[in-house]
Amino acid sequence: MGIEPAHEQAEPLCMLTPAGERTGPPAVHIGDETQSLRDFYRDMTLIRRIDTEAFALQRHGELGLWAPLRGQEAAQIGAGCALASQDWVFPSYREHGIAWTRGIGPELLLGMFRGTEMSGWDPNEFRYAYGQIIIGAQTLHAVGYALGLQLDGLVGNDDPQRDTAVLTTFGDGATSQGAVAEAMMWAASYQAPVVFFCQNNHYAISVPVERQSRSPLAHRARGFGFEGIRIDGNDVLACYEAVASALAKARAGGGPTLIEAVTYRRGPHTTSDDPSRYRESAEEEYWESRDPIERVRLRLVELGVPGEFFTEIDAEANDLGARVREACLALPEPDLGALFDQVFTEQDPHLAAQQAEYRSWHGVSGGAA
Ligand SMILES: Cc1ncc(C[n+]2csc(CCOP(=O)(O)OP(=O)(O)O)c2C)c(N)n1
Ligand SMILES: [Mg+2]
Repeated sequence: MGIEPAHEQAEPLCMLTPAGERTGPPAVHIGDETQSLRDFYRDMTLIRRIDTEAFALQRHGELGLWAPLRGQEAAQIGAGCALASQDWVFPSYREHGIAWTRGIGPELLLGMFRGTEMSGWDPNEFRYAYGQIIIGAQTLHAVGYALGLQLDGLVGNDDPQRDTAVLTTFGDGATSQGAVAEAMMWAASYQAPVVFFCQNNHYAISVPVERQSRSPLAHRARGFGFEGIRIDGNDVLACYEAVASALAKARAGGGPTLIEAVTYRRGPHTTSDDPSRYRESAEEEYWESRDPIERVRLRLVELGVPGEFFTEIDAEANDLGARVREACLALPEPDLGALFDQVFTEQDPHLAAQQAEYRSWHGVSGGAA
């Protein structure tokens, strides 16, 4: 195209280098940094194991599809752990790591990908909406919810236990959607308590981010009138600190923030994709050397954490892997007739009639209803 991408011009915030060296500013939101790094290491290792198992289950024909997160563990665990229990999340389909931090285990996570669930879980229970497939739509849902929080008086009361913020997560490709621009416009106009967390994993399926934007995505916030920051998305410390700080600002009434977490999707877009058709293996090797988990391991070793810690986490990951496989195969067949109960809060007579007709048809045809 003849135009140099400007992406690498803005230096992202980094607090833990790929070599495991502590750099950058002090962590102000983390209490005990060593303990937090141990917790992050555990969460990232476990979610990588869930991801690996789910991928294999799809290859064995047990899941219809899987959207792998490999490479994005730091972005997701860092952001998810920064949430307060009262906060809400409106995610996209790849954020299994954030779901994990909200307490959504593999039994719930896999249902939608196995086709045994209508959608997944009760969003109210986890304050975590379903992974949105319509690119960018969740950012509008997030801003709408955030405006509601303001109307309910749940913002800016100087009460960190009660004041609430919303985190919405989306990809680099999603920033080209009108819905995302509209969401940012509304959030800026009303100073909505929302954090826009963009995982720039460098691709929208096969389209590289350089084709989507000529300037760093974080710069986009300036045009709307709020803060945009660029962080190393493979650095769990930077992800945690940036999101914790933006959420605190949002809860206090300081309005929205855009965080661009620069990371890389190591696997295919989904199990239906073959990335070797659109990217070079040298690029994949470069990002492998910037692994989000390895740098935490190196740092923990440097801090004197004993080898047993890592052995125990590996054993826990093995147990979890077995649980994922068992849970997947044990998922119950859905009652498709229940779909009609989930449209409105109170059942509508027309839908009730359709439900009865559907159930009697299934009774005749012998299928599960
Ligand atoms: C409105 C809409 N347009 C197109 C698609 C098809 N689609 C599915 S994923 C995707 C790419 C999204 O890329 P990005 O936002 O970078 O997220 P990533 O998959 O990399 O996490 C597209 C275009 C869709 N799901 N919804
Ligand atoms: Mg992407």
